[in-house]
Amino acid sequence: MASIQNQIVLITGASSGIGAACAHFFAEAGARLILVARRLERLEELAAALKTQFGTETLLLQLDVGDRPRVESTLSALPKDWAAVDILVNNAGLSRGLDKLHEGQVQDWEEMIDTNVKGLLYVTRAILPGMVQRDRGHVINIGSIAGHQPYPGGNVYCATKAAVKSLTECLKLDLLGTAVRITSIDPGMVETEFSEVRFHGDGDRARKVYQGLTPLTAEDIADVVLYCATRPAHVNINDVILMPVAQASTTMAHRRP
Ligand code: NDP
Ligand code: 8X3
Repeated sequence: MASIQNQIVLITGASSGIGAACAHFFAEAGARLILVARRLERLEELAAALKTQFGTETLLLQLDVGDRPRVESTLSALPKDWAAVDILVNNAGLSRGLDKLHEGQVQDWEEMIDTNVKGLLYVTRAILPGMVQRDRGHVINIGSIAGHQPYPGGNVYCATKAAVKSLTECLKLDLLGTAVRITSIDPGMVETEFSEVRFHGDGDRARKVYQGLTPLTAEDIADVVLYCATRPAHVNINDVILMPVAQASTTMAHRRP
């Protein structure tokens, strides 16, 4: 296992779920963390916990990844000792609604596209040139099985994750000849705030998504992210698809009665 002690890891969407779990795993492994999200208080709580538990150094950025001018101005002005990012975890993302496309809310579509696709692109465009210049680095995109298999009502969310899949594959081509690595991690059902956000805060509807089965946890995903990041420098894990044992596809899950 390659060490990531003192490496700089930038994680988007670190205020909750998979991003927050990645922050814990990388902190425990000795990394320095740049944590990005819109909810600064959440990041502050997380940073304080990581400082106490592991002595982790953090830089907190309150940022909407879909806000291109702010992403560009913030990430181009990182303090000197934080600028050489070693690992970028493009995790910020969300789903909104589960409506048929012809009944969907345009506002929901825009939020998903702005965050999951444009946000990922803006952050990558700001961070990746430094990696290429230094000839070291690793971009880890959090995709989804939704990018591999469409499901009813998934329409725009599935399309955004299919875009992430395609961007990861294209980046593998673009980065050929450099030492920079690119990975996509594509989970099935993970119990986080994801479904609450999808259903606009309807907790009962969100809980039903995970009823009668054991979903993946945010920690299960962070474990795989850290595994991919700590392979020897010549090893690139292109894509990892993982789902709960009780899930067979986006539309098939086995639920206890
Ligand atoms: P959560 O809702 O728990 O976390 C989402 C994170 O993304 C939050 O930290 C949120 O922070 C951040 N975020 C959302 N929009 C923005 C934005 N515009 N700018 C910056 N940060 C933003 O969900 P998950 O942890 O489950 O989701 C993480 C990723 O995993 C997403 O890309 C999701 O699509 C993907 N995924 C999730 C699966 C699941 O079943 N849960 C399965 C497969 C993939 P804040 O609101 O503070 O900005
Ligand atoms: C999240 C998994 O199947 O709800 O990306 O779209 S799914």
